[in-house]
Amino acid sequence: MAKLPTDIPELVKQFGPTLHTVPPGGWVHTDKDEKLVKTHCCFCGQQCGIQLRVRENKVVGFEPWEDFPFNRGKLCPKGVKRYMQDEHPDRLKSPLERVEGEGFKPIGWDAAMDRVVSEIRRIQQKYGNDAFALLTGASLTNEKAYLMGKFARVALKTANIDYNGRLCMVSAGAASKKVFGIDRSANPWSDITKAQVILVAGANIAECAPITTDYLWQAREKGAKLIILDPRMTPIARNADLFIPVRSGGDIGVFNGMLHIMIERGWLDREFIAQHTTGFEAVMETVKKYTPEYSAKIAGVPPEMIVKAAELWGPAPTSFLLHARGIEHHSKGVENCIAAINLVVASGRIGREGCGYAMITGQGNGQGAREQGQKCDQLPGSRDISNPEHRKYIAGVWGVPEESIPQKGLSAIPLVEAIHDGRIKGLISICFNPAVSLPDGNYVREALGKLEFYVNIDFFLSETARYADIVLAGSLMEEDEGTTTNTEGRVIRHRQAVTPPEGARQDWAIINEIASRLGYADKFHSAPREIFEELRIASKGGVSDYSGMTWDAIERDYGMFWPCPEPGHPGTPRLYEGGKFGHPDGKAHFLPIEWRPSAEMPDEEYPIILTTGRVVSHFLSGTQTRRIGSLMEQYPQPRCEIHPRLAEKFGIAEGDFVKVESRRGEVVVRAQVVKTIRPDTVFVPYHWPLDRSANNLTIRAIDPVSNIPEFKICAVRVSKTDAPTDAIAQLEMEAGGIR
Ligand SMILES: Nc1nc2c(c(=O)[nH]1)N[C@H]1C(S)=C(S)[C@@H](COP(=O)(O)OP(=O)(O)OC[C@H]3O[C@@H](n4cnc5c(=O)[nH]c(N)nc54)[C@H](O)[C@@H]3O)O[C@H]1N2
Ligand SMILES: Nc1nc2c(c(=O)[nH]1)N[C@H]1C(S)=C(S)[C@@H](COP(=O)(O)OP(=O)(O)OC[C@H]3O[C@@H](n4cnc5c(=O)[nH]c(N)nc54)[C@H](O)[C@@H]3O)O[C@H]1N2
Ligand code: SF4
Ligand SMILES: [Mo]
Repeated sequence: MAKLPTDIPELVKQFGPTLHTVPPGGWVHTDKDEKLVKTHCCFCGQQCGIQLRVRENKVVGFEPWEDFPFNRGKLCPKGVKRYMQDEHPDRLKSPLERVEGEGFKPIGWDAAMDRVVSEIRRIQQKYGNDAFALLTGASLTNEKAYLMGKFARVALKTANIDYNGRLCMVSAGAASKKVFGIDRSANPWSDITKAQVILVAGANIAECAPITTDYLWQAREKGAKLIILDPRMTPIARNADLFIPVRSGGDIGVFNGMLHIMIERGWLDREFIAQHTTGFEAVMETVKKYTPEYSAKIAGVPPEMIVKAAELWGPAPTSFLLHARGIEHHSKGVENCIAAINLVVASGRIGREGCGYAMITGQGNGQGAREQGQKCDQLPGSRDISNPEHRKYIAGVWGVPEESIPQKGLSAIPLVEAIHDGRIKGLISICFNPAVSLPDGNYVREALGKLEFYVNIDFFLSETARYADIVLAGSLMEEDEGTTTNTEGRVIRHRQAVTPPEGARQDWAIINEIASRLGYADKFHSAPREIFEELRIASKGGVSDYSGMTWDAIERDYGMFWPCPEPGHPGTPRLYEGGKFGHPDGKAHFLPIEWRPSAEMPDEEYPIILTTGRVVSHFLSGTQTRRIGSLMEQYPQPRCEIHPRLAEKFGIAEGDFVKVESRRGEVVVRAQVVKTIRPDTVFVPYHWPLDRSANNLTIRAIDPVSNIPEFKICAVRVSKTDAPTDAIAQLEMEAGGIR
């Protein structure tokens, strides 16, 4: 394998920002010697069923899997192209070692592991166990997520492990736990189709949860009304009965305003509130002042829209609330979600057919990977690391003294801050690309540069790997087996389609090997199926109880919903039936929510709101989808969505280059002048690195409860500028012009 540079412009030159290395039609193949493997998409939390076509240990294409009930064969543009990663020439096929002044060099596994283990020992002896940290991911299977949590506490004995779901769903999770006592979508998706009113807040369903679109359309076919809250008129909003173009950070205005009207007009389920909830009096008191006019000012929309929303939602016989990161990625993300959930509980429309609530999960295992103990405050089974009973139980499962399990560690952003100020010196990251996906990118990259030793485990060389001392070649989803838990709470089975290429290893085998060299071979020897067996026991009695599930039953039933507390139990597709909630008192707990400003509001210097998010053809930090030619064709570089009125003010026309600047950094991207965005707001998707990274602009403010970053609002200014001259631009010029 050739020597690789560590210098980014050099890397860009070698690999290119667009890599049209796979023929657009895939491979030519015959039926002979081919097999179909029923499994699931590796990308988002919808976890669509798909059949991979496998020939000679290569994934060569796909077929729809019509029987799988969630998506019935349907797939989005990413799902149909995912197979192109498998034989990608960029695939890492050997561990790499950084040699100062020379770049990355392939080294053998034995030498790589020696170095990793001796550096862990050195750093922990010199600075203490907690000076070595772990950052993990929610694209990992349940088995790998469980393994990472155990590895941190048992082998590294560090408190400092957290995961990229911290950037994703923690606000929704914390809110659900506070109100309902359980962190999971409350209903299977089949309930969406039976609801007569559907409220979607901060979710770009068509691009980010594409299969859910079909459930909304099924409901609409039966006459359901659709309400959408988003500063941008996303594709789904174009067909909504009511589109509320809320100002970023203003949703509490809409939610409290709706509740105010529901109380005034008597659209409450008083009996349900009395029997199954606590705390409604305080909420009533708080929303008193949220008149339509007051609420409208907060939300930045006309008061009539809030009244109309209440009129649709309030008296409906059945309803469903869905939300995603649009209301969660805020320094008041938990409060946003609670204010939304209050509308559901006040209507009493939950725990019944066609009545429910869901947070749309993000990453492939966005649900499951937050239950198995890889969060800084958590043990398996969604247990609490500070709870002595919980610690004792898990210590028993792991066969370690309870005192040896570290206490709560730092969550992702404080963890990176601890790297920046020198408290953390060593890091292993797996399934995480912080250099692109964390807010305030310049600060994050500075922090990564300060690590004394850093190991990155991935199947492609990510932008964060540039800071690594050792890169370990891990496995793609189709090269391993295990389970994930989809957006509904359905635990499903991923089957292995191929073996990893020679020189790469399955993620769990890498972790087991490190643990074993650290002296814990007896505790880390299992492969996914046995890890699942241990996970079942570890989850028993916890909130997310998988103990009654087996891989065979999961396969037979097209997935099982937790809690599933004993073998033979059918699982629990719908939570809270009969008004039984997850708190010890069995009730839902209303909490009063007041609107408060976001961490950085627009001002004279930076007068425009920036919000960030996604486009349909790219996934997260883009390391995977930026390598698939046809997805790059669809959306080659980030653009800045800007309203014609705002564009005109700055003399910006469609396709012009614009500089977007915040107090923390800047990007130069092309303008996309669209009427579908609020005139006080611009939007830049975040799937690109370096000079094109939206996170150069975003703010490092976090929610005090969930610690989620405020990706959805900061203040910027925008101006017309010349074409960029960065490394990516130079390469594009050579290839015929900047796109
Ligand atoms: N194509 C694609 N699909 C994906 C992903 C991907 O990267 N690409 N990632 C997956 C993951 S991990 C996640 S977390 C999900 C994310 O799924 P979504 O949350 O649906 O996607 P985002 O684009 O982050 O944000 C959703 C919407 O929030 C709006 N918004 C911004 N600020 C506010 C606000 O203050 N209030 C309201 N109401 N809306 C606001 C934005 O305009 C945007 O349309 O998608 C998953 N699916
Ligand atoms: N500005 C802005 N920033 C955001 C967001 C936003 O809306 N706006 N959204 C946030 C959200 S919701 C999320 S979820 C994060 C995601 O942010 P990240 O988690 O950093 O993004 P990924 O691209 O998933 O990075 C995962 C890396 O792991 C690798 N990988 C994937 N699967 C596996 C696996 O099974 N094994 C191994 N070894 N490696 C794997 C991929 O190749 C990739 O390099 O970004 C956040 N950042
Ligand atoms: S909707 Fe999500 S899981 Fe389904 S094919 Fe698309 S990316 Fe894959
Ligand atoms: Mo996410």
